[in-house]
Amino acid sequence: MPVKDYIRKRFFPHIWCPGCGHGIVLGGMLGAIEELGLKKKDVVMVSGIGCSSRIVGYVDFHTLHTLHGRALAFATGVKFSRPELNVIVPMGDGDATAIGGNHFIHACRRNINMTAIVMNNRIYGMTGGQFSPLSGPGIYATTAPYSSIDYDFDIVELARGSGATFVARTTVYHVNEVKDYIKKAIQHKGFSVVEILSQCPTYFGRKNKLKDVNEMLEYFKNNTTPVGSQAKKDNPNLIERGIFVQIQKEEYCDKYLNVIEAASKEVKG
Ligand SMILES: Cc1ncc(C[n+]2csc(CCOP(=O)(O)OP(=O)(O)O)c2C)c(N)n1
Ligand code: SF4
Repeated sequence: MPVKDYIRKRFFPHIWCPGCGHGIVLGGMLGAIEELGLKKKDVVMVSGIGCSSRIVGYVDFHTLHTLHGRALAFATGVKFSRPELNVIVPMGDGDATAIGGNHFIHACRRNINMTAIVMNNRIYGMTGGQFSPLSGPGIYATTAPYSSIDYDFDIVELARGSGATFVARTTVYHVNEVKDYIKKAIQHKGFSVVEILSQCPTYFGRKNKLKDVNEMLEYFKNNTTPVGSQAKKDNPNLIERGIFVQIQKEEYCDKYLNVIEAASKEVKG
């Protein structure tokens, strides 16, 4: 099915600011779904609240636009009741790691078969530019006018340490990787996490003296490198892109079937 048929045209024009990176993630996501040949009825997209979470309004799958930070909890319920569906959860960095941080680590720990996409623009876009757990020290935000003193999470390490069985990272500059990693994440049986560095020119850019969108994309180009590259050894400040974790571990819905079987036997006697 061509990508355009996955779009819910009646909800356009979209709410995103000119130059926002979130649209590139939407494009990559739909490209991945198209290449996998998934039918609309076989995909469920669940989000919380945020500019990133608004993505579910624009796609013609089964969609749930739920509460800020709670997307993974709703998605777990959907997957549990209909394990045959492909469940995809796009989240902002605030949504996934601040209010939703607890849901995030426990979803990783359970290894339930769904795909979490963390659209990391290092700021709360929708609510006016507050700093997030991924902003990092030295970043200016409406709630950090003298710059943030908080250390940031590393999503890859957080997901790996919490038990996710597929973890990848890229940026919206690397559009082919966006599509490719989302595709591999959907194909993976288990909890998959794809972190995508995205730009918010309106708040992050303006507050941090990044003049325009091109400059923000140049940052992604010049400050990232493939995982394990010589460039990283030469310059430890570079951010690595690639697939960091890809392992097989028994999946949660499958394990739960064993519990149902054991309980049914006991009831039948
Ligand atoms: C329970 C609750 N708390 C707070 C909010 C307000 N709120 C909405 S979106 C948001 C943060 C959005 O930032 P992020 O998740 O990083 O996504 P972005 O907008 O940057 O894409 C907040 C705090 C809310 N809607 N519900
Ligand atoms: S405020 Fe930022 S994240 Fe939200 S739509 Fe605008 S550029 Fe994108």
